[in-house]
Formats: sequence, C-alpha cells, structure tokens
Amino acid sequence: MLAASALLVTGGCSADAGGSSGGASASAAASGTAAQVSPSAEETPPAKGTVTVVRTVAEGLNTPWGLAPLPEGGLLVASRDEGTITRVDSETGKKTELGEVPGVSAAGEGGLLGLALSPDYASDHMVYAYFTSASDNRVVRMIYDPARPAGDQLGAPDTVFKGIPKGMIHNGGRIAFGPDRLLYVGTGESGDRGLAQDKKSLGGKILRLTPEGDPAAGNPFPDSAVYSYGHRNVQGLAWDSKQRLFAAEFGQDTWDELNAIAPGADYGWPTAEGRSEDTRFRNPTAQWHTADASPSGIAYAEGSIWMAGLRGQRLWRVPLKGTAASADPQAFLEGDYGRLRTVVSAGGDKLWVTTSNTDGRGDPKSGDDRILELKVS
Ligand SMILES: [Ca+2]
Repeated sequence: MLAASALLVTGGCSADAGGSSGGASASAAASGTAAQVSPSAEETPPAKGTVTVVRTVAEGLNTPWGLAPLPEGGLLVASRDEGTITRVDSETGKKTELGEVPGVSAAGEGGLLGLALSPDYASDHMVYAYFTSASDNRVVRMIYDPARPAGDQLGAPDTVFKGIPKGMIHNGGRIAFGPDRLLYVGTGESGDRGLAQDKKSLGGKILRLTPEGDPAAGNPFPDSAVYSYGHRNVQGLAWDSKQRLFAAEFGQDTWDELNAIAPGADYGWPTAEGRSEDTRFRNPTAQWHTADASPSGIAYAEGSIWMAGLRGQRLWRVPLKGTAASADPQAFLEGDYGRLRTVVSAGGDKLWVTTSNTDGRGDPKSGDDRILELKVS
C-alpha cells in the first residue's frame, strides 16, 4: 500500500522534473502523467465559477486556525492564541472545548496552528497539532476522547516532530495527511530568509513524515524530512483529484504564490519571489500581489483550488488543468467577511471557510470569528 503510493508520487514527479520551470512545460508533463493514470481526459472546470454562502456554521471563535472535519460529523477548530481545540457541531453550531494543548506559547503569528486527523482516526482517535512552543515549532498528537467531560477530552501529547524554527512571524503551521497517508508540514523561514535555501534547516520547507514523525521513505534528500524547499511561509496544503499536491505561501511585498509541489524542487525564496527566469526554481501555478491575497489555507473542490486570503479578505478560485491554471484566478466574498484564514473541503461542492478578524490584524465585528459553509462551482 505504502510502496504503491510512493511509486505514484515519484512517478508524478519524475515527469515534472523532466520539464523546465516554465509553466507550459510543467503543465504538459503533468497532463501527460494524468492521461496515463486515467484513460479518460482530465476535465477542466469552467473558466468562471460561483460561490454561494449557504450559512454561518459557528460564531464567536477566538483566532481560529486549524480546522479538521470529523468523520462522525462536526469540526475540530484550533484557537491560535488560547491554545485550545474546540469541537463545533456542524448542524447546530454548538461548541464544546476538548481542552488546552499543553506547551503552546502564543505570540505574534505563532501559537496553536494546524490540525489534522490520523489516517487511522477511526481506530486510534488521534488528533495531530502543529504549534509554537517556548523553543520551536513542533507537531504533537493526542488521543481525543469525546466520552470524557468537556475540557478534559485530550490525552497527554506525544511529540511527533520538533525543532522547526520559530519566530514572531513566518511560523508556517499547516499540516495534512496526504493520499499516501504521510504527514505533510508547511513551515516558515521564521523571518530568517536564509533558512529557506538551507536543506539542513527545517524552516521554509514542506516536510514529509511518517505518522510517527520519521522522515518518510522515498523523501528526496537522504534521512531528511525535507520534501521541497525555497519557501517563505507555507500555510496552505491540498491535493487535487489526481493526488497532486498544491501549496500556498506568502510573498514578502510583491508576489504571493500557489505552487504545484514536486519532491526535491526549489521554489526560489529568497532569491526569487513569484515567477522568475531562473531555471533552478519552480515557477508558481498562480501569483498575486500581496494586498490581494496573503494566502493561508487552500482546499480542492470542483476542479479548482480555493485559497483563503487574509489581507486580501477574499476567497480565490484557481481552476486547474493539470498543475497549471486553466483560466485567470477569480475572487469571491471580497471584503464581505474580513480576513479569511482556513478553507477545507466539506465534501462535493461544499467548503468550510474560517474568518480571521480576531488575529490582531483584523477589525472584528459582532460574531467574529466565524465558520461559513459555502457551495461552489
Ligand atoms: Ca517561489
């Protein structure tokens, strides 16, 4: 099972590695790979999409960051600044605090960030969390027992991976299990831009780990958790229907990026921000001025990547053909709900999106922060 998944991932990548960093050749390679995987042509979504806000799922959340839909229904949401995990009933909006994650040291952009459920959640009930501690950024896992009293439902944390550089800014923080059942971790260069190109540093990287926290077999660099490098601050991770990984990251003051991630590839920071002519670097699938995006979470639905913009206060739709954008990105909800932090698939054409107006950089209104349910196409 693992070997087959690894082969699939490696296969996708060698096809990509053959191309130059140019968007056209990368997309041609990716389409070729997709055609081999499935005999039916890969469908391209319409150039223009739609977003309908179905309802507000929950209100009154403090600095919501990680969001993990539970298979039994409901959502887990992390509070960056309080260091707590809360379950939201997705029907009624009722909130139940699971408990506080011990050791969270919230300051600046750091705190309790990403959440992910174990690939064996049905049997092990394990919740993974990425947080900023007093000394570093790290990933822990805890057993979640909803039968225990509210506030006391999290077991003692088991540290899975530590030593990721921390800072007041650029702490990364998104974690997600891929279709290969491995744990992907988006990190930031913690404000020390040189770390992004240093393959020995865990900052400014996407990492790939086993559920136990070891570097995954088949990672591009020997005995290393590093999967891709040259990133500034990765806060969005999602896979498309062909199991290709995409990641969003913040630019400095020029270009935010959505990238198609290939193992071992260099995404250019700090030498390049956005597209460049330098063939050492992978060019983004799409890029935005930082005032229009400043992206955190991403999700895949209905043939497009959906990207939440903080400073941009909007949800971006990037329709895909292979790993390229098939049409210009399109913005939704612009300014309607303020800053948007996290977006996850709610199945089919539904998404859950969180606002981020209580994060110290927003203008909180009554009811902030909230989780919205969207219907998209
Ligand atoms: Ca880049």
